[in-house]
Amino acid sequence: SPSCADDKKRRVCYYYDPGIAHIKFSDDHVMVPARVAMAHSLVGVYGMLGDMRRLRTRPATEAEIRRFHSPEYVDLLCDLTPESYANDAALRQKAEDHHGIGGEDDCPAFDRLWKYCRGYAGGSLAAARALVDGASDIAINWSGGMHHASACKATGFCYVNDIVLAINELLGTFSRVIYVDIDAHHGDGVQNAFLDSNRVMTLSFHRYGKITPHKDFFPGSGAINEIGDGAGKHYSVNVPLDAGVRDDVYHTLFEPIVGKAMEVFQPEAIVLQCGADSLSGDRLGGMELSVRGHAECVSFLRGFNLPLLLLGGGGYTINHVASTWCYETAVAVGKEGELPDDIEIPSHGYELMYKNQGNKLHYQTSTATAARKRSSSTEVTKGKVLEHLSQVE
Ligand code: TV1
Ligand code: CA
Ligand code: ZN
Repeated sequence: SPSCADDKKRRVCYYYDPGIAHIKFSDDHVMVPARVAMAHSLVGVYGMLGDMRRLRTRPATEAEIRRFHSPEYVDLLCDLTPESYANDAALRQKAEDHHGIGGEDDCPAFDRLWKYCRGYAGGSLAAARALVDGASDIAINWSGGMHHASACKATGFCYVNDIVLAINELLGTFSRVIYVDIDAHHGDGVQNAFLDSNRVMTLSFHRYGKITPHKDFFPGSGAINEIGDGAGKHYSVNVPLDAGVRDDVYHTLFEPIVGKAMEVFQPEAIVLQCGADSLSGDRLGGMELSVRGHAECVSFLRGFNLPLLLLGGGGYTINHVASTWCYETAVAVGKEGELPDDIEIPSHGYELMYKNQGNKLHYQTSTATAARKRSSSTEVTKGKVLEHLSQVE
């Protein structure tokens, strides 16, 4: 397996801000920032905080956020509070009609929204700088990974695109950056930001297709024939998947495709969006990866020995999310062997949250015992994507 025998230690830095982990989108919103606090607690109770340098950074500045986002959109984010949204009709109309905030439930105008955005974006920027400086080999920000946000619009729970900001920071030093996205949803915001660039290759694995006769799985983009534009032609790579994809099928695609992308593109740094909604039992994702199957993607990319930025993303069954990001932190520091299947999650304050998964980090996936189903479409997808990649010069 690609994760085997890589004992070399890495210098890892880690961002965690309790001030943004306890913010709420709304009382019943599926996006729960507290999952990052849960992951952090697990990282602590498994003794990994001593294995990483803690990034104590400032929030991103307005100027840093303006490097990608449009002037009117940043002005709005600065001004928006639940009160201004409720009381200022013109502001509310601008938010809803032009910038994707309010209106339907995905991106509400919640309390401390701007603080939240500056916090997670500041974490991703500091993480990127730690790689640029050469101070760290791997930098982690589980509160980042908000891959849908565009320059002027919030969408899919994402307001500020910290990934685009971080990649632009990396491009100041590294000539080519590869972006890999294992969230269940298509990484559209990052793909679009670099659609015509040959310095950033974006590669998203995601669920794709109809969920009802009239509705696509969100966001609806990420078809296999989206390959980039202009100078960026062949530098956008999409791997659409069916619901229910498990470890075996996922890794039939992941290693050959990412391996080929690394070979043809020769990047100098790697950004991995580790959205945890591709895990089995996720409230939204509909995919069937195990914790180990998800973390295998982290191990595989770590094995290339390039500066590696690990970001969070989606993940809606929050005990699964925290388990996975804790285990992936262990992969980063090279201690995953110390987190075996059989040990119970130690007492740490959130332990009751893990009852549904038998108090084990490695919970049983729903199809672990189901009959093995062969899919010929997997080979077709693999062949088409490898054919696209062979056209990169
Ligand atoms: C509030 C309360 C918001 C309950 C949103 C599921 C909710 C969803 C909620 C939800 C929900 C979506 C759409 C349709 C766009 C709409 C972080 C045209 C039970 C990276 C974003 C998915 C995924 C957005 C983000 C999607 C990420 N699904 N309950 N909303 N309209 N929105 O389909 O990639 O993981 O579902
Ligand atoms: Ca994805
Ligand atoms: Zn997602």
